[in-house]
Amino acid sequence: MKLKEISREELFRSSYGCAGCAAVLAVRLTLKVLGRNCVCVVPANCISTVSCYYPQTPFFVPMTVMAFAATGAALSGISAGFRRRGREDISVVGFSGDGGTADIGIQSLSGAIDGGYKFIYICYDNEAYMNTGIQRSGLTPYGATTTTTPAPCFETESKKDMLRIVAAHDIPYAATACTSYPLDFMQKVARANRVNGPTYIHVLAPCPTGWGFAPDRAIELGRMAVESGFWRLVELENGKLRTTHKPSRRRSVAEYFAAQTRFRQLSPEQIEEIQRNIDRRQAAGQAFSATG
Ligand SMILES: Cc1ncc(C[n+]2csc(CCOP(=O)(O)OP(=O)(O)O)c2C)c(N)n1
Ligand code: SF4
Repeated sequence: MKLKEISREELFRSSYGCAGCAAVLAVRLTLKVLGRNCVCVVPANCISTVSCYYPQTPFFVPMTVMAFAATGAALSGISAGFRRRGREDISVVGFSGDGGTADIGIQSLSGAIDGGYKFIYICYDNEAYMNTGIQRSGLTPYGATTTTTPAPCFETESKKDMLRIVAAHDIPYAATACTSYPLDFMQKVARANRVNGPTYIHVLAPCPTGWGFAPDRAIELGRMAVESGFWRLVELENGKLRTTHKPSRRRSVAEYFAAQTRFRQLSPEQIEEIQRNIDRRQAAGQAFSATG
């Protein structure tokens, strides 16, 4: 996909998301690729919350709000219905947060991949349960504070490696992405849309409200995540993993952490330890792990 091929049509616009919300951007970019011929599933999360102010909605395509744990099941069911009617040209896409994906919805996602129906599951990862007040999720990174891991405490587990989890299902297509690299992300959505089976895209979506940075810095924060090696842009197609973007400049993870408030209780020694872990993973070629 080239810049000039991107649709000017906005199918998700004027939402009630916070200023600078990258989760909103993830939905907007996805719908630019899929166009009007799609149906969306959104469980309880920020996206459903900012979209459901009756009688208004920012979605200009059909969308259903689903129970928190049931995104995978809903995607399979809708896709099965379209298959039965011979309408496999319609894209079925889910937008689930990190809590809805890695914690409460994980068995539904697993079952859906196993079921083999055609859908795109997008996990927009803002690294906590943001909609209900920034609680820690299974994808909150080591070292971050949340309202359930408040300073001077912090999250002491690493992020679950969702890419490896979905890869273990022999999924035909999976990828990581970041909203700060829109072309890379949109290309992945386009590729997923061509697959006649289940697909999964895990997009890092910086959240000014939950991470503690100014709304005009969301793109910069995502770039820093990738340039510091904290987040990697990879793609897994039929079992083959490839890096889709190698940053031309390298930043330290200390720089990335300093740009937000949620890591500020970490000592320089703790940050150095995290940096060493990132470097070790990269040296070992562990591109699978987009966790830092
Ligand atoms: C079964 C159930 N438990 C709890 C909730 C309350 N709830 C609604 S949204 C939400 C947080 C969602 O977090 P995440 O999936 O990470 O998405 P985000 O809010 O960050 O966009 C929670 C706990 C719910 N709606 N249903
Ligand atoms: S809390 Fe974060 S993810 Fe939720 S709407 Fe606000 S900026 Fe977006």
